[in-house]
Amino acid sequence: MKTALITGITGQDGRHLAELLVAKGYHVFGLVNGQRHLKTMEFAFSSPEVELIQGDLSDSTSLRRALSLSSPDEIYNLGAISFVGLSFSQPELTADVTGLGILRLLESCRSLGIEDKVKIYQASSSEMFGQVRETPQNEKTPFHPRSPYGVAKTFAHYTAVNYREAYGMFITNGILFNHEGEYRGYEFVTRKISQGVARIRLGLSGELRLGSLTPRRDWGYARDYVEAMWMMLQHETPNDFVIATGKTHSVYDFVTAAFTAAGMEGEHQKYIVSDPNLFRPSEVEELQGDPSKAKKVLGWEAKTTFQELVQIMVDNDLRIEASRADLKLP
Ligand code: GDR
Repeated sequence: MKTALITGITGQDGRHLAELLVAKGYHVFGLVNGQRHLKTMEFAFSSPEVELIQGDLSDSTSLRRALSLSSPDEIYNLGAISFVGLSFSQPELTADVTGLGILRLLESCRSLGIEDKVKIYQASSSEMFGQVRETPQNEKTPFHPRSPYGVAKTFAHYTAVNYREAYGMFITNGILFNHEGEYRGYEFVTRKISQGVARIRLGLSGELRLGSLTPRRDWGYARDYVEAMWMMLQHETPNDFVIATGKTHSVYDFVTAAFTAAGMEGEHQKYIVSDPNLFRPSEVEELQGDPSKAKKVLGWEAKTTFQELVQIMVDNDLRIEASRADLKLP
């Protein structure tokens, strides 16, 4: 039986990946910080087969302890301050966890002498492309991050490349474009929209207040993307891979599709408010990935279309919001 250690296990990707690895017969360990944290308690309740270990990416001692306790064959470093908006108000925390976290993890592997036996996945991000130099973006496109988050992810990405080259470690960077789904946090725009539209459909809300409606993203389904993470670590050599759908849509497109998915086609104009207070100090206007290397080398491609993703998210939020308010589904 293979053993995996996942940092950030209570986040969206951690939850999907833990489900995938448990289904594949892995013994899964997850790093969590704070026993009484609501997300940790929910996770422990819903995934009793996963072993949780106390620790934090900002605390090397706890990382060494987690590695000793789990003896992993595979490590998936998904832990991060992952909300780009927050990174502008907490840039040092973001640099510490999102940037330095992987450095601490890699040094912990080296100090325990397990660097030759473990395979490591680093969650890199399309936010590293920021002010894009070319479209679509591939593994060779230069980076130009536009947020403290993007800068921290770029540091982490090159740290992973450096340790691969300097010490011959098996470390693969998955440069994932935006990926969404039922477990997405409510602070991210797609979930804010799917929940907001569901509440409007149920008569629980009268407006959908967002920031800029023009940014375009390459949105895929998180469940498809964790499959790619696993496939990357099964490949014989470590590498860097862009994981994306290859298609791009605006925030406005997501809103209109969500109203359609809720059975309110064309009604979005009545409810949508673009609030300048929610604009970011520096914005990433358009991202579009080129996933052809992942398809060629790993045989991976996105299965879920944009419309299917929006429908999954809106249906999920209609169910959740209806049950919270004790209403019947429309
Ligand atoms: P992003 O995701 O920054 O791309 O990073 P997010 O969903 O937060 O923003 C997408 C775009 O929507 C615009 N936007 C709003 N965003 C939020 N959150 N709330 C709003 O009300 C709103 N209105 C407009 C944003 O300005 C932005 O342009 C995500 C995260 O998951 C990262 O961790 C990950 O690395 C990248 O995707 C790939």
